[in-house]
Amino acid sequence: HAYSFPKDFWWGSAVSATQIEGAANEGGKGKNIWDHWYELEPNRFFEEVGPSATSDFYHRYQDDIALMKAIGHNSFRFSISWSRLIPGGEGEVNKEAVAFYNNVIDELIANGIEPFVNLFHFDMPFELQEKGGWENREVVELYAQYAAACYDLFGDRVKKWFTFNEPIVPVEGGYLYDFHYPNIVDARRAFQVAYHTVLAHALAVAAFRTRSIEDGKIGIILNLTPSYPRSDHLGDQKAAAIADLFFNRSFLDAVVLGSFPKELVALLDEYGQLPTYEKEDVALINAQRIDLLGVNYYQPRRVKAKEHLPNPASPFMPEWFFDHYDMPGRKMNHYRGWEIYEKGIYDIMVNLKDNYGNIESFVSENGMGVQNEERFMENGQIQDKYRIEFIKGHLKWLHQAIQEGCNVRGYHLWTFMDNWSWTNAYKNRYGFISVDVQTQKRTPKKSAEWIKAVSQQNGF
Ligand code: BGP
Repeated sequence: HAYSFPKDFWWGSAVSATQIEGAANEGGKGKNIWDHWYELEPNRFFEEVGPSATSDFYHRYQDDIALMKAIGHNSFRFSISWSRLIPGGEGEVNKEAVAFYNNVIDELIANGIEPFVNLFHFDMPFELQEKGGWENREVVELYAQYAAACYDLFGDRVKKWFTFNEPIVPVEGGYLYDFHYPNIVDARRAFQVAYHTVLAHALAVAAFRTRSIEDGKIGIILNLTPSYPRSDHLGDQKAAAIADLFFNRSFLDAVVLGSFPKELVALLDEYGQLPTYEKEDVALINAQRIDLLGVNYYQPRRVKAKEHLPNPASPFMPEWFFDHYDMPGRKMNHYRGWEIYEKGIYDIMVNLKDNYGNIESFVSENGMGVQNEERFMENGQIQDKYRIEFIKGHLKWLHQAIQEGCNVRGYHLWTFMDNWSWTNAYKNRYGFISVDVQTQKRTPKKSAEWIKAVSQQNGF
């Protein structure tokens, strides 16, 4: 093959609890912020489709796992719902939830699919959000207890653990740009949330290290958005470096290098935006480095120098330091409004090699959401050639990075089957498998057949 991947490369896909399980009011599950927000403001959600039904994985996991096997997966990432495992976020574990996650894990292993388990995918238990969510230090401790409970319950079989998926997204969505509950716009509080999330991560890594999980690895999943300046001019370069500090290095440096970038700390300090922190916590963050990094990559960030100085009386925002920039002629996924830039995945991996100790990594999400995919139906199957091209384009650059010595171990697509999106419900479909939301019927798309061949041949 023109593109062969290393031995034991991880081929698979990713999902999250809220987006696929459904059964939101079954099996003793407590409420999370998404259940609550939907009750409160259903018209915020695309076509008023909420998180209660989604793709019914709770009842159909056996058939779904059989399908994963049928399309060649050797690994699969899902998340545990905190509010299902520990309703209310603290106290006793829910036995029905333990049984459900045990069944999923056992079924995956029986089918030769390695479970990758993520502990938090945007789904704060509602009661804990009422206590302030990540702004509250007590919630940080409760999260560490929840993580420890998960290791003890499932660590005998699960070897790949992730503390968070895209921890910066609840910061952006919930506290800066108004697309997650509690939809507050307040940078100072946003930075407190970000800092406490890093701390929660470090405590969960520390709890992992005190257990001896044979061959176990602990990591985190970050959405890295490489920042490209409009030009070589110093102003544009500086703008890109600052965007990179806020949106990438904030979390990446903390979890891989053990400290926040000095330039970011100095900048927040200068503007009176530093979160409240304890010295011991900084030492803890420094001591707890990850083993494995999941990289979610969808789009780059293109920036240019500010055209107008920000009004100092306006609320502080990262955008005080850069303007967004649309590169002329860029390739777009117009459905989602995201630029498609395949080389970005290579740039990320080379950066990890050069500046982050070549940490073991994999692509934990990459994917293409498309509207009205039935248009591409032929003989009962969606012919999603655009998705195949999209994946190929990224895999070629990933292959190049591996050739150059980047420590990349796998590629997971977002997502296994069409599922519920936080922002657009079932409008943009991402899956290898299409789902009829009315009947819950699953049908593999063309890309499912293609990925099966790719995973079996370990290349294309
Ligand atoms: C990632 C999230 C996923 C998923 C995906 C697609 O950021 O980790 O949960 O939702 O994006 O994005 P969207 O659903 O917004 O189209």
